[in-house]
Amino acid sequence: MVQHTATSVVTIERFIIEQERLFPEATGELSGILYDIALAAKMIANKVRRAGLVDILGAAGMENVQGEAVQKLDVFANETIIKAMDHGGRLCAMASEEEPGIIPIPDGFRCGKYVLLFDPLDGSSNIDVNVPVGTIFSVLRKITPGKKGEMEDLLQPGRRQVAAGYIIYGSSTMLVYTTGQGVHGFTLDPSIGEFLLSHPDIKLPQSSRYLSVNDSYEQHWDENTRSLMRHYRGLEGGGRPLSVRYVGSLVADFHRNLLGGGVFCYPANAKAPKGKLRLLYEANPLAFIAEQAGGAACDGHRRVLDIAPDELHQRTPLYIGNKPEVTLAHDILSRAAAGVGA
Ligand code: AFP
Repeated sequence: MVQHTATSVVTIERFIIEQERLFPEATGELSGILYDIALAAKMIANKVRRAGLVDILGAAGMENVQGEAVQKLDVFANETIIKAMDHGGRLCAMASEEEPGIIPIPDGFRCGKYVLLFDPLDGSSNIDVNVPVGTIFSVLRKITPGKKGEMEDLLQPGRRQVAAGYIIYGSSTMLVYTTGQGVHGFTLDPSIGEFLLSHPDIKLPQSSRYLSVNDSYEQHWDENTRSLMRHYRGLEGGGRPLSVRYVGSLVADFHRNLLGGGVFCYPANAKAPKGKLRLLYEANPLAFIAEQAGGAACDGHRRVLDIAPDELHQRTPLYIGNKPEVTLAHDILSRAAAGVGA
């Protein structure tokens, strides 16, 4: 990694260029994808900042004072990303949490060698109460022959990701990404409209502080999941209890735990046997980041990045964060699979 002094101001563009120079064989296409995502992120951040004014200026589905139709923010985020990414000649297909099927590159635009999967505005039910939301993205290399992207290109295990990241629209807007060379975080300086390197080479702290889980589902958990949560809380196993923090916005919960140390869990339960979170848009990109930051991610039995997806909107249980806590989840929950203690 290129070393920067404490006083050097490094824009995301400069950082990406410097990273790219470390790989003489790089064509710059992946860098182009990251720039375009950063641009879309700035446009979404701009809208999210004004979300609280919607009631004053016009609610979604109504017209604002200028007589323009006001879009729902998640619809805006989805369209902004598609429009920012479809014409650059770097992608051959996309998939979004907001769209039922493959998003083709429109006729007339060149097709590239990558596919993009994204969740345009995760946690969007939190917008009305001014709680952070986020965008999550994942980039994979095309594996099928031919120009156009196919379903097979999108349905690849997460270990094949070439880049992944998220944007958190919080007290400040941050973009965090990895291309497999560590995890780097950039904070948007709104006065100059640039993402500046603020968190180079992020590593999870040695020890965990936080447990993030929605335990209102406890009544629907199996006994092994309950036992795991008792371990995390220091009620079983003799470990130090973790502090519970749950925002209900995956990006916000993950980001806090990445910087502060901890584990985020969305277990399977009797009502949602595969949990709620999506493998391709949420679990895979964050698992890539967690591993690059020295952590881990599993579905209770398997490493998330090894799961071979069957469908675009596939759900998965998720345990992600510091390695010892994720390993504990694996060990306790795999007892269930083996029929022990279930
Ligand atoms: P929304 O986009 O519907 O707000 O869902 C957000 C989310 O997918 C993820 O960001 C949260 O971690 C998770 O759902 C929260 O789900 P619960 O409300 O079931 O805890």
